[in-house]
Amino acid sequence: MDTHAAPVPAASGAAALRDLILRKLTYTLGKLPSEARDRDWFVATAMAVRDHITERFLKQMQETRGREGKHVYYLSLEFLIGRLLRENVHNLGMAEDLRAALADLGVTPDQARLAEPDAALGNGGLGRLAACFLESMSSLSIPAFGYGIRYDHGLFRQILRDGWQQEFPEDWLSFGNPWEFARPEIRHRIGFGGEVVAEARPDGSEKLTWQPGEWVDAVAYDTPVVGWRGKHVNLLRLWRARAPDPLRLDAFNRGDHVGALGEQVRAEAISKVLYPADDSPAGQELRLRQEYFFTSAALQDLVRRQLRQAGTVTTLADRASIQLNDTHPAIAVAELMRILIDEHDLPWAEAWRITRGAISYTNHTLLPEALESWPVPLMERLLPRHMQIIYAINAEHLDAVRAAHPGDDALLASVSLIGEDHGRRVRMGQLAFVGSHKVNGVSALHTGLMRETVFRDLHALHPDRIVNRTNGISFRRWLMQCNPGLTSLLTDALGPTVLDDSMRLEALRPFADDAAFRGRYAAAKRANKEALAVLVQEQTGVRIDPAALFDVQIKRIHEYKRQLLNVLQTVALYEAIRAQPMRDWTPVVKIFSGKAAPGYHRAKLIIKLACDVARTVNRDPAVRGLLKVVFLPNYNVTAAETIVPAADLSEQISTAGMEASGTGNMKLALNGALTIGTLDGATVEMADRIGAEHMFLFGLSASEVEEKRAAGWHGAQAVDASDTLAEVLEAIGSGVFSPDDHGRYRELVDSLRGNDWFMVAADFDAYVAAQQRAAALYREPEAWRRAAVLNTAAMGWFSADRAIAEYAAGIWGVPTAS
Ligand code: HBZ
Repeated sequence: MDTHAAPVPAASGAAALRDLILRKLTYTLGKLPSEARDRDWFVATAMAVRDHITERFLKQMQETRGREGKHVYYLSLEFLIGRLLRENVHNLGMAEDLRAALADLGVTPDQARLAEPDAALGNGGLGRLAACFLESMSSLSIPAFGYGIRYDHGLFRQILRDGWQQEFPEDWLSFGNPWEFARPEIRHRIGFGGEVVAEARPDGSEKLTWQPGEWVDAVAYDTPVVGWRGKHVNLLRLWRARAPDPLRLDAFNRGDHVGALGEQVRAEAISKVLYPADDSPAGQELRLRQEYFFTSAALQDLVRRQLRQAGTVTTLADRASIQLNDTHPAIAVAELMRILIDEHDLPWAEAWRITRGAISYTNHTLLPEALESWPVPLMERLLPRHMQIIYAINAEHLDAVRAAHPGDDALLASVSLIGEDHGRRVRMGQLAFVGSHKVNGVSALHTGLMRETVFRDLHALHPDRIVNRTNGISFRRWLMQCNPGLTSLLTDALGPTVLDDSMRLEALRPFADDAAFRGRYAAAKRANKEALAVLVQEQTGVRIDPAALFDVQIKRIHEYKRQLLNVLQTVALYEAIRAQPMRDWTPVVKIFSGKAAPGYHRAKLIIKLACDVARTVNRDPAVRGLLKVVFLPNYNVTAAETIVPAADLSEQISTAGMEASGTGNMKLALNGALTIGTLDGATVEMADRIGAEHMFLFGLSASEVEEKRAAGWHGAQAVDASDTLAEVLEAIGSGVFSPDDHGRYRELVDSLRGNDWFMVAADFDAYVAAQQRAAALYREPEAWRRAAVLNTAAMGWFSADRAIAEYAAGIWGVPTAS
């Protein structure tokens, strides 16, 4: 047999695709078309599409064998992927063929598409960014692997019972995953615990080796990621934890059936479930086991590839760029050192040169409570050899600091990898910083604050290390796939090249002054709003009018994101409408969606408040439908794909200085929502490009927030100065919206009169005024539409392709082919 033969092509064209889907249904699923359910059609279709991707992938492997260039390895504990059918079909250019093929089989594309589970292997922005970045790396033909964990259960399913969030396990794998290839032969052994032993080398020197007390296997599952126009395919390789010995047969034969499975249960717990906390530390031992598990598997995997391709580890930094998505994989610094020194006998200095040359780190948050650190005793127990290596890195690092700044003990304490504040802890941010050649923030403001706050002293020592890489989003998913109406308008106006080069959107600016174009733009928006109205009715039973202003806040529920500020303004508007029912109010629909971390009580209370306000407002006849409030349950990528194209107003109202970047802000503005927001995260750069006059910016700046906190701000000052705020707080605090429990929001309201850490009271009046500006502009449809078109036109720069090209050029040193 010719082992160099080309892969058997998956036949193309609608008829061939139909036959392929039918074969998958018949021979892989074992079903007759007459018995097939939507889910079966989805699986059969996905498998047929996967054949096409695989064909390209295998061809690409064959073409590049022996001349593989530098690879990027994107290590992330989270990949918030969502559904893949439409993305893959779209990127392969197969949408028309598939429509025809399915029609021949009596199936609509939506029947198959809607049956796909939403892969939620992430919490929020960080995980979704990883998914957008993978797609862009493929689109730019950058050879790359995403490495993460194949969780059995992704982010919990949110149910609102009487307005209270309840969490239920999510089950995305229950009917199998047609996109992935199980790779049982790709398996790495991951150690935990045990001890470090010293042996004498023949030359008399001491060699330290780790003898773990426990082993877990990491088994690879590969999902191909196809880039735009099917140019290039990369792999997302997710690791599943398995016990090396699935069963203790001796115990089983003794009759101890549960004990016989104990090791398996302990090992497999590692990839059982995604931690649901976002922007806060998990703190449990299992979390550290997850982090080390996937990091070690990734590094073993890439070192093995290096050896296969180059025959030596010494050139690793020339052939591999390892990007740490936040500090979750920061143990990579110590693990790579261990592999190079203990397993490949490299001297310390050379191992350190390679490690720092290969690794770089992205920071996604400055919130002090979200900065990871691990107790030294836990690290010594779980990863004793790594703890030694971290001490050695720290000793060298502190020696250099001492040499440059003799006698500055405060500086030493601040930059040390070991913190002494709450017991001795390893600071993962410091470890990642010291072990990286580049450290990046995710917006210009955030990067500046990194230099001034958490990494101030490290930045002074290494002034070239911190760089900015403002986030970006996949225009394929967040414009072309989720908003085909707007997309065809754009290609009509600008030509098809806008699909390949997002900066071509600039050419849309003159169309803002073209009344006929604005009319078509408004019609596309209207159709999207009608689709959302259907979803809202299905999910909540609330009828909303597509002509009203759709005011949308969709993101994780967090105090710093200030959903509470939005709810307070909603109550103010409600009271104003009741006081003057006959004024010419702009009809508004307030749409909230998002999940709270299960242990975050304040966030769950804010959801309950939004639901209490919704119930009261929606059933009050005095409001005459001028205001509706909805909380859409179970926010996920799929829900966002319906909400984003339908939004008029995008709420980006975090306390300035606290949102690292935001990416929802970009998705919404690209789809023509006007932003009501603070000067925070990437919204600042959006304002630079869109023009502040086409947004509703308000509130304290990051430095003003800082000053107010330093001066001992109390929210009572704002309440005393604002009758509206005082009335709103009085109504909420006295139980107007919670007649079943008058005291429910007492403490919440008190916190706003107290130190008002998130500046909700401080920014309230300015926010209400900005909302009034928005409502007024909405009453001038032509002016509103003009601003919306100018928003879309200015967003080209916020493509993930631009962001990835910047990482490629300045951090990874890899070429891009766009
Ligand atoms: O990362 C988010 C930032 O809040 C957001 O501003 C930014 O746009 C986005 C992408 O850069 N951060 C997160 O989403 N963080 C987490 O999800 C997270 C998850 C687990 C943790 C810590 C943070 O332990």
